[in-house]
Amino acid sequence: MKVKNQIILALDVEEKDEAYSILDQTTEYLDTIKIGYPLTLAEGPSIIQSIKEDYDVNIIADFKVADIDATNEKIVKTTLNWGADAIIIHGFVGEDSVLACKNMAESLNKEIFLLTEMSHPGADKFLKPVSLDIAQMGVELGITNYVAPATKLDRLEKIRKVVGDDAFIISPGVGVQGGTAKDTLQYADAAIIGRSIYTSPSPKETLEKVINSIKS
Ligand code: BMQ
Repeated sequence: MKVKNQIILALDVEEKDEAYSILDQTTEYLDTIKIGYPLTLAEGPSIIQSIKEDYDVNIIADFKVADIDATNEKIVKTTLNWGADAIIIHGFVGEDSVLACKNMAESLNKEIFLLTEMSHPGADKFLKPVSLDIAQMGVELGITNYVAPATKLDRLEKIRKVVGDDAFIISPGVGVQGGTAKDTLQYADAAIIGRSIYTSPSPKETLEKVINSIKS
């Protein structure tokens, strides 16, 4: 996956009109967005299809899929058939569950992202102790796309070392959660940014500033 300007917009608004207003102001600079439960549960899964029809963007569905293999497979199939280009899945559920997602996505010519460690403080208790193992499992399963935290650069760096330079890492936690795009992009291929763009009085100007900060 290639991401324009190395920024992915996390579009966690809860109304279609608001989502479209943000997209109208930002898609000049973006070609990849992440949509998760907030917008999809509020508007229904057809929102994925609508955005794909109305904007020239790749959509990563952030459903953090974490079930048994048979159920994971169904969730991945339905989400990707709604038009998402990729889906984020949890790794802690183990090899069979992850592999079911990978196989289904590949059969549809789409992609998965494996979530390794999370950006919020609470993730240190349960996820941090196993996140490098999750990343290693991903490597052994031939997964090439990963999610790792922008708020914990030491962890992001370690995860990069495990998955290797050819892997594609997207990294949430830039902006409101405290990470910066420039620092994050030392180790990640793209930064995921939500609130600091979509709650800004001018999402376009905020995005321009972030893009300039990466170049400076
Ligand atoms: P924000 O920039 O903090 O508003 O948004 C970050 C986005 O990344 C949200 O959609 C979160 O649900 C998501 N996210 C995260 O913040 N940390 C993680 O570890 C994983 C994740 O998906």
